[in-house]
Amino acid sequence: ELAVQGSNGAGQPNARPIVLGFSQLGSESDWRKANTSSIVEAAKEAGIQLRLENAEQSQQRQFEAVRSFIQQQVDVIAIAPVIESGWDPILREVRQAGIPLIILDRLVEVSDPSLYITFIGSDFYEEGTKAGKYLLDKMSDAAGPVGIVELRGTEGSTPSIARGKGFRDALKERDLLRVIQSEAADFTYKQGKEVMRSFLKAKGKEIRVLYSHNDDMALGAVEAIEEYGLKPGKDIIIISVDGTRKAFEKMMEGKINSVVECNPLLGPNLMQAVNELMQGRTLPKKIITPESIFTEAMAEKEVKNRKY
Ligand code: GYE
Repeated sequence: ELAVQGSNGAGQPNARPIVLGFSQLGSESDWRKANTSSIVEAAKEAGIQLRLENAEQSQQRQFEAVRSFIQQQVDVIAIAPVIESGWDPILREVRQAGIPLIILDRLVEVSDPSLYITFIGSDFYEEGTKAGKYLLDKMSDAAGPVGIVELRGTEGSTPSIARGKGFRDALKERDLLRVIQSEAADFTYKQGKEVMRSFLKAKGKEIRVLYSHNDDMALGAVEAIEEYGLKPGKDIIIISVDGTRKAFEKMMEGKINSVVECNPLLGPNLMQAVNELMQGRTLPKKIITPESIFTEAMAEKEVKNRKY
């Protein structure tokens, strides 16, 4: 058997289990719920003791959770940060305490990247690019200008920033495709529906395409479009991100046209990283999840494979 060299004796045979403090940013979407479950299950499986705090979208509450993990002297801290900015001081507190830190899902923007050990998550810019390329292809025959509306996620969060940028960069090729309205709807069903309503009120039939930064907002928007009397997926082409089962079901009905995958099942990767850290191994700075894109044609075949 492999000899395990954990600090504090944690992780060694017959020693106390590794304690992981995880600050989850919230429970705003189906993606998030699947992410939390994946982490809870993977911790159990790995025999890692998990202390989980849900910040309900408040960065301040994330700071408090991290401080409590420091006080409890956990072995490793993991954070899924709600927004990118503002993390420098608290990350320095973690370093001061000598606790290794993993950033999960979204990124932090810090002056000193050595403040965290590794980032585990997706390439959101690539996701935006995939959405844009799908649209270029779908609209290759369009003659007149194509009005696009965009439902952005949480302001200042990595997935929202990068999905917006990747999408726009992909569309640069054709100036016929224009974003005519863009607003943050915080990744929630409720706000997605409300903001789509306001887009329709302002622009009506000018809207030919909806690009939504996640499925929950897209599902809310589908409702708003139907209430307005238009056909989602036909009158308005819909592209979304995540790939939840619910979005696949709408795609099977032809009400969503394409979904870019973003995998929330990061639990096993996180536990593996924690174990390796405790064994004194060096981790890569980024651990990126491979992902796909799905369209209506594949929805029926793929829906049964969805795990979230
Ligand atoms: O796409 C969205 C969730 O950070 C990648 O957050 C995650 C995003 C995900 O609310 O559904």
